[in-house]
Amino acid sequence: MILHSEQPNFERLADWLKESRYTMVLTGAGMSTESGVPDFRSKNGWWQNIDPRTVAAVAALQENYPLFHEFYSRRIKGLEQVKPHQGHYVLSDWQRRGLIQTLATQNVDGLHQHAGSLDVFELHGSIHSVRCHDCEAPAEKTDFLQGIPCRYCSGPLRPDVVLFGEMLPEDVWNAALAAVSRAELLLVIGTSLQVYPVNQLPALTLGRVAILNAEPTEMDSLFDLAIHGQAGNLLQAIDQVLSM
Ligand code: BV8
Repeated sequence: MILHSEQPNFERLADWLKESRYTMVLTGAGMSTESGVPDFRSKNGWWQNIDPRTVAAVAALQENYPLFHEFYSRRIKGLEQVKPHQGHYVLSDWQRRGLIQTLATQNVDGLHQHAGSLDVFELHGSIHSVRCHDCEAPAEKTDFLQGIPCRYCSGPLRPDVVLFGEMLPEDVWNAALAAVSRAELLLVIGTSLQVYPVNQLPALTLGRVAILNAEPTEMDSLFDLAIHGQAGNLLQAIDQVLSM
């Protein structure tokens, strides 16, 4: 077995996972990059050439629908061939083994569900369903991709994601707050923790908080344990310790 320089930290986190009676996992775009989905704020992320507030926002939808439509159509098409990576499967296996109780994600790509995770809290919604922005009627993804307006009120179609300035889905947000208030361990994976209110969850955790991330975040000092590296590799290494 390859002894990784972080081995002592893997063993520490594996102990915490076994000791914790209620563990919550919170993931971000860094959980999907090893599946080929660009994240938002790394050097080759989505936002490098566009500011999120100019495109993932209600103002963009209302004032520059072609830009909004182009950005989300590109992302929907980009996801068609994308598959979960080993790290997604480790998390769904941990859920099955009772090592984690709640999985919340800021990702809208559905990869956790694709890898078998159940009851995933999609805090920022899902790109895989579409609705009318005006009358809220559900619509076909193909209508959105073809630029066809709402068949009921001719309003603009949009994916069921949470745009900047929009409230998070109340039931999902309240469930995430309830979960974090009882979590003995919150494991954060692949997020820069720059987006509110999701970035408040680590501070609201009464139990231990750990983060797996490619690079340090501004909130690293909040964590009891921070391990830097690729999520897929780290999760497999920790899973190896758990299986010993
Ligand atoms: C709200 C749409 C009220 C879906 C997204 C001024 C100051 C503070 C806050 C605000 C402000 N002005 C406005 C606000 C509020 C605003 C906000 O936070 N703005 C920030 C940017 C300043 N928030 C909102 O508007 C939210 N709504 O506040 O309503 C409210 C109040 C109370 C309760 C409820 C509601 C709505 C936020 C949702 C916005 N929608 N996207 C989509 O298109 O995807 S945000 C967008 O960023 C994505 O959803 C994404 O998930 C999210 C977070 O980004 P990350 O997931 O963290 O991704 P990022 O690239 O940043 O980081 C990836 C990390 O992974 C990096 O650190 C990288 O190093 C690492 N990594 C990369 N690869 C790997 C890896 N790590 C490990 N392994 C790897 N392989």
